[in-house]
Amino acid sequence: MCSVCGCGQAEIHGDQSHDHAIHNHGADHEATNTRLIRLEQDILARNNAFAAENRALLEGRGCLALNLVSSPGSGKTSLLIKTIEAIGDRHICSVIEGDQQTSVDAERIRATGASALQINTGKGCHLDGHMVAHALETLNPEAGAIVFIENVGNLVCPAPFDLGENHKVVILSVTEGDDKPLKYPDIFAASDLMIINKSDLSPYVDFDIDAAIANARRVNPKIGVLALSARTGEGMQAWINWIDAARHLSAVSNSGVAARREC
Ligand SMILES: Nc1nc2c(ncn2[C@@H]2O[C@H](COP(=O)(O)OP(=O)(O)O)[C@@H](O)[C@H]2O)c(=O)[nH]1
Ligand SMILES: [Mg+2]
Repeated sequence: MCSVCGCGQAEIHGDQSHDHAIHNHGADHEATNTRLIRLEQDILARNNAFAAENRALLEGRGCLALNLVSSPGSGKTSLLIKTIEAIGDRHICSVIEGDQQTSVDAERIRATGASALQINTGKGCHLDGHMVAHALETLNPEAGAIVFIENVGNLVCPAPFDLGENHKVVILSVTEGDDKPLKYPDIFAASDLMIINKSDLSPYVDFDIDAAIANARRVNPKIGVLALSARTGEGMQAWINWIDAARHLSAVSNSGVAARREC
């Protein structure tokens, strides 16, 4: 395979048959890139149509939807369990769980008493609007519910996919390194809040919280930041307060939408 672009041609050093000028590499690249961009645009346009329907359904019921994105193992499910316990009213929490395989996380959530639905994406590396539309149909969240969406563990692919959520929340744990907002900027740019989890492990790792915040704000100057530990509960109250404020804001904007619809 060609090490320049992976185009599949045998790479023989000094072989003129693979001279980049001779096999018109520039034009090949341009055509391939154009096809890729069109395919990506089609996929995102289709996704956005489902996302818009999801958003309309959620707004109509006065629900708040949060899309939690992180690397595998940063603590999304643990945080959700502690969040549901802290909120207290299990009936207002509905959880959509995304993983490539198993329903382990949905079972962990159901053990709290909240309703949860597992989506297995197989080879897929993110949830999309269509999958969430089906999940909402089945979960049927009640009026005023908080719908948590735990995306597939991945800091890259979920970034461009709108699911109809009110906010994307990116979670970074202190064991992952404070440079991640610079290395995976898209998800930090798309998120309204960065949660720094596993603060209880801070004394044992060289994670520089100020650097992590500065890096995230280089990518997204408006991103909110909360540091907490899903294990010890330290910092959890600020997260619960953030959810309350987001519910309040979405209720205000939902009533504005309803009023506009009535006009
Ligand atoms: N020390 C510590 N461990 C945590 C914390 N949150 C999650 N974990 C652990 O991190 C691992 C992965 O957590 P999980 O919630 O499954 O992560 P997910 O893959 O993002 O859903 C588990 O062993 C959790 O017990 C935390 O705040 N502190
Ligand atoms: Mg999980």
